[in-house]
Amino acid sequence: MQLTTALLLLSASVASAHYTFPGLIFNGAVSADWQYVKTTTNKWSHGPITDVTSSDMRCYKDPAAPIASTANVAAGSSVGFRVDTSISHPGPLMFYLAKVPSGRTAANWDGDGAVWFKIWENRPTITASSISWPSGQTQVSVNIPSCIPSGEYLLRVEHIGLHGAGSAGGAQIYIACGQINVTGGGSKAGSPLVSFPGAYKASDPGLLINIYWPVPTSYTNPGPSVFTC
Ligand SMILES: *[C@@H]1O[C@H](CO)[C@@H](O)[C@H](O)[C@H]1NC(C)=O
Ligand SMILES: [Cu+2]
Repeated sequence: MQLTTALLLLSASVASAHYTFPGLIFNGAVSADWQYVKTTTNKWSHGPITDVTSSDMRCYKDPAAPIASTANVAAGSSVGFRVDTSISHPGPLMFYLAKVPSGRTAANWDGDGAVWFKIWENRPTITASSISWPSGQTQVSVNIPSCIPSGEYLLRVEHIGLHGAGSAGGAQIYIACGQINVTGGGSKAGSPLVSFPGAYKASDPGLLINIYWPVPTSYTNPGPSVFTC
């Protein structure tokens, strides 16, 4: 009975309900779609990345799309994304930052190299009968660390759909990168730094996992530990 319900939910969620993160939220307002977020290749399909070795793992950027603008945000302030239409698959939400190297801008840089540090991740609720994550969000946000140096960054939101993750390549990666210019920052550089692709393997325990049966007793988010000021 329990297994049947899980399978029905699985097939329903595969058939629909992919998502994108087109609108940056800062200073308490939701900006226009793709104004401050690099347009992603899945703008229309809303489909996920399933190959974690793809360079799409940086920002999923559509190279033919118009260049986005960069938003001025205060260190320590809340910055987020509007979700189109909502986070509808089970799995973790994470945020990463990458400081734009000198000579480049958030608008003309794609986040290559060992430059990304994780600033937030959520954790599942695990009971004897299920593992679950917050879902249904139409907006997601994070506080920009107050200690990082001022300057331009890419803010990468990532949600991983784990409903089909029981086989390798079944995890669905949904990402986007906002272009931000942090003001009033501090002097502690983000760490540890990882690259995309590179930070994840298809066999990572947080990406290759059957979340339905047997019910997992623990969960390890993929990627590095979370940076703290
Ligand atoms: C970033 O903020 C600094 C400090 O306010 C400013 O001088 C600079 O022009 C800003 N850069 C962009 C791309 O807006
Ligand atoms: Cu989907």
